[in-house]
Amino acid sequence: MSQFQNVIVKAPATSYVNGLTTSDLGTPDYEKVVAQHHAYVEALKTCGVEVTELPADEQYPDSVFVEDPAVLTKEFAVIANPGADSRNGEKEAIGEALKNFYNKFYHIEAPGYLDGGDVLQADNRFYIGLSERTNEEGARQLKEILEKEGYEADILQLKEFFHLKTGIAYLGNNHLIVAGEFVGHPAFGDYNQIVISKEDEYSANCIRVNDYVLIPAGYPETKRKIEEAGYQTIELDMSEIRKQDGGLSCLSLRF
Ligand code: CIR
Repeated sequence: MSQFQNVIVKAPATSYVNGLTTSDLGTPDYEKVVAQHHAYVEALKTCGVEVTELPADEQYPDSVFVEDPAVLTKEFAVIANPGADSRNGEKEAIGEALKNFYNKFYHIEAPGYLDGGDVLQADNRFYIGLSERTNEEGARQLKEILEKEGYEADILQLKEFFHLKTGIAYLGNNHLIVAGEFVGHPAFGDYNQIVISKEDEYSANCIRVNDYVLIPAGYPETKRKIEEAGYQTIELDMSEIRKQDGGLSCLSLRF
């Protein structure tokens, strides 16, 4: 897996506590959100990346989840078309910020909708999940862009997960973390799989950043399995992020 040099994050707005969620874990504590986000940024710095932190945007409670409005490759950026109305406008600020890093852009256009959380890259191949946020037309547009640029892309229908990356992560070296509906899924049969149990499902959303895998705190079995596969881990408290349906991958764009 190639090295990441840059990461974009966005400071949590105080309106974060009013963002979208399907969880019944309660209202996030804003002070804790800020502390957890800060720890996340520090962990990324430990991984050796340059972190660009965009200012908070009160107008968009969910805008801390910067993974959703864009899909990045080494060569170009795709500005997504987020499928939730209250989040769609987040793509403007992300598009502006990415102009500092990219000069080749594509856009997912209506009636196509797509959230970056539904897109997983595994080396030269991308997986695109059809979800509540990503429709067939959005997935089709992204597949066409990726194939034109020399990547491979598979589209798959999600059954239960919120986003594709809610239940899957690629660590490099053919190692794939899978949970829930992705365990035994025919699309992923060729990978060395690290299978996450039902109780630990939340920890399937982790991220490999250079020499480390960032994982949510409180999942000793997941930590053990990832370390046995040969990776160093950094644990992060995600309690307040999880309350708004967020995971580790959602909080950054890595490239
Ligand atoms: C939302 O519903 O859009 C946010 N509360 C959570 C987004 C999480 N993003 C992700 O999984 N990529």
